[in-house]
Amino acid sequence: MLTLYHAPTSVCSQKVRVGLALMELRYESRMLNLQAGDQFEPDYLKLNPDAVVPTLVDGDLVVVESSLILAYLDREHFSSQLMPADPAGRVRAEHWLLRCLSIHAAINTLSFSTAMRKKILAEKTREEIDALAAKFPDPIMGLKRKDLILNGIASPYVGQALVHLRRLFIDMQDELEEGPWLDGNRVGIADVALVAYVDRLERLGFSGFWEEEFARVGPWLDTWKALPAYATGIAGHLPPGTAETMRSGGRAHWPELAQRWKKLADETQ
Ligand SMILES: N[C@@H](CCC(=O)N[C@@H](CS)C(=O)NCC(=O)O)C(=O)O
Repeated sequence: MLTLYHAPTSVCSQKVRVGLALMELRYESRMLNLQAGDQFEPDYLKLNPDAVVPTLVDGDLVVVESSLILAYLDREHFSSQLMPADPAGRVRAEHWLLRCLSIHAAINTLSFSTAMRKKILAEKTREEIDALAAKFPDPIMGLKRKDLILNGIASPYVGQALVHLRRLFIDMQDELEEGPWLDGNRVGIADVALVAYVDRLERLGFSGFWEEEFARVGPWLDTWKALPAYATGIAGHLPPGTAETMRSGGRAHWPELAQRWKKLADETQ
């Protein structure tokens, strides 16, 4: 029996839920409330010492890291149907899975420096923010979270995020030349690994990152939205009001981000 520890709006949880839905795998759901600090409970830390979701348990086996969970599920429970069979396609797909670490960090940066920042500043005192940051097992992750909340898009992490996102869209645009999916005509593991990240940017009101310059990305996301796995993994789990909180919290920062995005594009021509 598969058990998934996850959270409703976490992007890495979304990507695993999309994968589970696409592979039609049943699982027992253990939903964590990240705002309440469930991820820091000692029993959960035994499964995931980084205090993050998702975590998959399959019998006696504990699998962490969302991209590795997807690869594990595909390999062990889906006859590797999502992994390209040819060596070049496989190398490309594995590289995307690895790159999800920096892409996730970029999405986390843009979420917490905009919409999440607004929510946290409205709900928590400075002491509570300090206490939250001190709970992270990885002290640098705690420092990052605090910096994003206190400094918003002035944080240096935002510049780093924009660089990684620009590379993401350059490469997506390139790979989508051959068909609607990254590996051509069939949905593959890289598509599953990336959908929640691009979806989050759209929900924050940042689709201007790709609309003009990387015109194949929007239709790729639309193709996803037509699949039941998208609704099951992402849209169907969003608590009421979340869509509006994300949109209004992100959108206010778009004019400045758009300027910085353009500057980055000019510098990297
Ligand atoms: N590289 C990890 C990142 C996991 C991660 O950072 N998860 C976030 C949610 S998307 C989390 O649990 N954050 C805990 C927190 O915000 O306290 C993965 O892909 O699984």
